[in-house]
Amino acid sequence: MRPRPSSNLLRLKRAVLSGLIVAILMISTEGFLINTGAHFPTSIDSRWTTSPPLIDGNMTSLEWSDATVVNLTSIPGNKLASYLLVKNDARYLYLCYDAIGDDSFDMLDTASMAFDTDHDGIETAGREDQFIAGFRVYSAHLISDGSGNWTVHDSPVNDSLPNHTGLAVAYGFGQSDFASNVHRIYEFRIPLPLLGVSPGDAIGFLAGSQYFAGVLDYSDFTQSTWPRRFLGPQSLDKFGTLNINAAPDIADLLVDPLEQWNIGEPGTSIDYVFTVMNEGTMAPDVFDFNVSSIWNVTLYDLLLGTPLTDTDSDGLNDTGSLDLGVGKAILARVDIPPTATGSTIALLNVSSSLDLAVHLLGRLYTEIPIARFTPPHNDYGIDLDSPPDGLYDYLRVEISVAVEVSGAYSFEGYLYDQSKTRVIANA
Ligand SMILES: [Ca+2]
Ligand SMILES: [Ca+2]
Ligand SMILES: [Ca+2]
Ligand SMILES: [Ca+2]
Repeated sequence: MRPRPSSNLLRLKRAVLSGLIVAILMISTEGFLINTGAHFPTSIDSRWTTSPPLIDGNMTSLEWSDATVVNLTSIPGNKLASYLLVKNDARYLYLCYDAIGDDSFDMLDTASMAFDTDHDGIETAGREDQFIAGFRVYSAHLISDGSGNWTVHDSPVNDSLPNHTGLAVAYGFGQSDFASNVHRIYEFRIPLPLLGVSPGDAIGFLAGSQYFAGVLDYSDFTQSTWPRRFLGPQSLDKFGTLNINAAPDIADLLVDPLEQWNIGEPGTSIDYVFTVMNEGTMAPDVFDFNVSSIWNVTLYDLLLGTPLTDTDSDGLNDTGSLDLGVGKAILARVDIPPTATGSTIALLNVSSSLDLAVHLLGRLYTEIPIARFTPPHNDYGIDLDSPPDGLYDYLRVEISVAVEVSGAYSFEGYLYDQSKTRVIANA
């Protein structure tokens, strides 16, 4: 149960009185527009964003460029040139009024909005949220009492209340993406839990509130609203629809590890193991391998021990269909030719069949050692005494080494006792 409104209500009521006076003035100056019709079939799709705006009353370049743009000026009767920008992520709904036509700094410039929670046209006590910014140094969150009255729930908006975490309102005066003149900008960040919605849901929306238009320039009382031009309080059936978009379905993959390195002798094979996982949100996906390597590479299903095949007949061997979030362990066997020298990089381009633009490039670095022992080796004792006393003074060890690159090489040797735990000598 939300706490009852406080003395802010009284202050707001006083404010409302002057607001109503303003409304009356507007009626006389702009003419009365008729509100008819049971509902408005108009809707706004709030775009999914991965770059949340900073709620500071300023619009930095491209801060709102990924938002849905509603040109309020195009609605017949709206007099204040303005845009409504809307976007959301999994936690918040972000809204901005870019009031490009309000270039007068008035303390009573105001923006507001209202939501029909549950999108049901029904006023539920304690629900049906409204938000107001401006009107001197003011911000407020109002709720319905269930019988046509709106009461202040928190003012200034209080993000420490339940479900209010992150609630923020800010307004300022500056330039924007839409106009270089200095003008009013209002920014709102509303937690989705406060509105009772999740991505993919719809909610009733009105650019306006019980007391104010969506955006109002107090200097000449011009204003704009949505879904159409209106004056005064609106019943919930006059609201439009705001669709809270979910994250778009995408194809994605993970290759882990993406790069590996190993050393092997000529004529042998090196096995690399990695996992390919369907990280997308769209659908089961087949991930194809396009292998580029001088040395032969064969791909196996690690668990089955069988070579990968081309399950979707596109000419490339693949993982087979992987469900969302499911991975497959792959073994890549790199054959080092008997005459091989140096090293090679096998490139494995792993691509989604749902979206060919989605791919990762795996790299397997394989090299043969630049110097290696080539048995057999010899060792024997040397007796320096003359005549020989039968006891060796030195142990000579002869080793065979093959090198890939000409140059000086150093060797280090240790002589252990029979238990192989104690070093007797080294060289
Ligand atoms: Ca901002
Ligand atoms: Ca103004
Ligand atoms: Ca409702
Ligand atoms: Ca294939």
